[in-house]
Amino acid sequence: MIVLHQFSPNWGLPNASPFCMKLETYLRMAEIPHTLVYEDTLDKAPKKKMPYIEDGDRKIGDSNLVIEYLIGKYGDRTDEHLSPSDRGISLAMRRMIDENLYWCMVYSRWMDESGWAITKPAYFGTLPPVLKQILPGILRKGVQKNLDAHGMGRHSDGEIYSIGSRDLVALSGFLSDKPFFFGDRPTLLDAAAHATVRNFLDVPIEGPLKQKAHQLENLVSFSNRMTERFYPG
Ligand SMILES: N[C@@H](CCC(=O)N[C@@H](CS)C(=O)NCC(=O)O)C(=O)O
Repeated sequence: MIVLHQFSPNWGLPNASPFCMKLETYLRMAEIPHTLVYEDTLDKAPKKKMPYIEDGDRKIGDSNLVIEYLIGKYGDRTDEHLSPSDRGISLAMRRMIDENLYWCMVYSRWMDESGWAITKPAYFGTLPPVLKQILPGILRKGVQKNLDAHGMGRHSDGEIYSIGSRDLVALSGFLSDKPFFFGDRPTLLDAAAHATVRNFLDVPIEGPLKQKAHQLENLVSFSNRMTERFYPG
């Protein structure tokens, strides 16, 4: 049985980490039996990032490498029918979500002062008093360093939100009026897009990216469709 390790849920979402939520959605979509373990430290994670899985005595980190491993073990249960051209589009869109739009989300939660006022108590509110005083500031500095190293952190507030908005518009444009990104059957891109879009729609940070996601009605309907199908009740 696959064991999925991820952060504890927050804000009523299956997971406030889009990578964790993508992997959980994929496991549900591919109907791979699994159990969930919630843990809020990274000590045991093989790449010191969440999520990771355990399969017997194997531990595998990184949502995309885990999915590749699962495809190797169980077969491609979601994307096998896609043409090479659609696979290319799927990968490019997933890279956009994971490697670009994600960092706009990180900025909105950790660096934007109005976002931080909501993120800090949500992520650290239950820590013991001394840790609660010290840890958030230390971690926030680390996130700033990561944002700068990526390059996103070098941009102004307005530039970051405009970059993220364009990614959301691109997703909405490609989805168009289809129920799922490649038609009637949900695929891995749907898992990735849903995890990120839901993480803008439902998080109580009233910033430009949440506003933009809510304006893109086809994305909202798509994400509601994904919730109904993969997280009923
Ligand atoms: N490429 C990785 C990214 C995972 C990732 O960045 N996870 C974040 C949570 S959303 C994390 O663990 N951050 C903790 C840290 O960087 O210290 C994946 O696809 O799993």
